[in-house]
Amino acid sequence: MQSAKKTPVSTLIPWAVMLLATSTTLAEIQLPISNELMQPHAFNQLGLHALRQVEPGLTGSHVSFAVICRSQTYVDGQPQNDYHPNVSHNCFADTTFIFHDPLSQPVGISPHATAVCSILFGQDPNASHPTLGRFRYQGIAPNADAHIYEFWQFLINNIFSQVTPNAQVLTASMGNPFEDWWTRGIDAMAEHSGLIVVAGIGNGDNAYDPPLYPGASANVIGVGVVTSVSAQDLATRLANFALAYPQYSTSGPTANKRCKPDIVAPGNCLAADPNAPDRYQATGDWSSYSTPIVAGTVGLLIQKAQQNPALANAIARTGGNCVLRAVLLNSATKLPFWHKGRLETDDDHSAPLDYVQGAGMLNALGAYIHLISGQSVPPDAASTGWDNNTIHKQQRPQAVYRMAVTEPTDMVISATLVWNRHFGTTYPFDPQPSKNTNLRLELWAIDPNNTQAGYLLDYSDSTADNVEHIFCRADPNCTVYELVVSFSQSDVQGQAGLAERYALAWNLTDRRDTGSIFWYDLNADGSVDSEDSAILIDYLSKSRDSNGDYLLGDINGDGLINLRDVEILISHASLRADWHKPVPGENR
Ligand SMILES: [Ca+2]
Ligand SMILES: [Ca+2]
Ligand SMILES: [Ca+2]
Repeated sequence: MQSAKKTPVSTLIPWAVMLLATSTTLAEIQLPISNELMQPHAFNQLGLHALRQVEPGLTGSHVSFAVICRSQTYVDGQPQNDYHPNVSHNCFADTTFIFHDPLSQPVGISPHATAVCSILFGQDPNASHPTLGRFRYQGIAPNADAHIYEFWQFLINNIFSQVTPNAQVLTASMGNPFEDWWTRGIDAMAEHSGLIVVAGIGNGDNAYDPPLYPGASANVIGVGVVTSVSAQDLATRLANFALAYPQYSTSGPTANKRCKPDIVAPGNCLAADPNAPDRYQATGDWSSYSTPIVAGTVGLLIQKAQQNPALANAIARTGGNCVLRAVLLNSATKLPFWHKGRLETDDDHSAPLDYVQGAGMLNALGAYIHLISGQSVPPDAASTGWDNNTIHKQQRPQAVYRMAVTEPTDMVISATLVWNRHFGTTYPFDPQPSKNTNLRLELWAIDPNNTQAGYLLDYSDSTADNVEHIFCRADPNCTVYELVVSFSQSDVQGQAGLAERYALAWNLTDRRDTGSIFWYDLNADGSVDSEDSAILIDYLSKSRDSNGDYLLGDINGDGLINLRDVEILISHASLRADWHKPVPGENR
């Protein structure tokens, strides 16, 4: 495993704002990677290299990012402006940086900002590393514009006064354990300006560390981290990733019971070394570095939508941020143990996402295919699509999307509904419960011979979340389905919001068992053996004597961690990952 997982939190840091850098399967299409060694290698597992092969021009052109960077040093609680990426690094030779610096302040270099910006914007065709050899370095959006803001200045100049940055995506690899005026100010900016905000949720070292705001905020895409496998060899760790684990990636729910994170991605990337223009170093498994990967992917989707007028509603000022969030979540890859809510106690219908991995792991190519499948409006919908629309309690109390499925056997229908929470536009940006709505998502199987007949296959209706998510096996005997967006029963007669803009994304995927070794290789060292059984027995006892807060270990998916799961694990004791190298003294 990587080094310690927790950033020491300086007592000088006001309001306990922390940097997050403290401590496979591609469900759809995985094209062969080019022979040329590319870094960051993590992009391969997320379908980003495959996406670039499908559309080489997707490099972030005409897309702007606002990157919020925190000063590394504080004196008497005052930030010392060492928040710049090191722009003299070779990988930034062609990057367009726009700095929004405080007036007449000298600035310094931040290793954290340097790494975040290299993952987003870096490009270096002739890079090398002492143990990895030569490689081609390419960040996610090397042709994008990079607007760099100092965190505290950004809060004062932009959040307090609600001046939206001149960018389409805001990314922040930092957070605060509690909601505050400025995290609500970010929620308000997302709601009122349509800005897409992506923020890390932190690297908790136990199940009780809360998800950090603004990643935990209602209108923000909160990102957790998928951990590298445990291997001696750096190249192996940079290329292979296991799961999101509660002890490394902060897990939900939030204090007010919302599901977070929204999505997870690997964080361990090769990134620019702030101290040498031609050097690169591994970042480690931090949500600080999975966050720019998700933000960068959002930027590529925006670039694509800008090029095609038929996709304009995916980036519309009203509802566009909900569409892209719905598409990202709906296309995410479910990793082993994905389960809505807590394993034992929660009703799947009221907890839309997994508390460790959210909707799953980012699938960039899947998100792209989902986006270009295009908008469908009721009543007739394609089998993959999205919509940006409104419902109204009196004029349009529900929206019905009917789709035909030619081969329902072994298919899964997934659907994601996203809307924004409402906040005031001035300090302290109080929530506006009188405008909020509680929406509900239903999936019906319909009799094609009698479209008035059918049965409710699944539904998602959380009272706390502004996301609803369905991931449901299709009925092999049914070829027609309806997705129904409506107001939750408890909200129909309520005094709350009369109308709501929402985004819906849906698709149909193969119900393939990915065969991942990480169902059994619980310590992710590439070998299923007695160490893994011991871990599972530990999980078993934790899940028995806690209030059901252990989230991994139910191998057969029956809602319990028990001896049957241990037996299944032991029956897989011969499994070895293809990257596994026996260590001296190990059997086989
Ligand atoms: Ca609901
Ligand atoms: Ca193992
Ligand atoms: Ca079980």
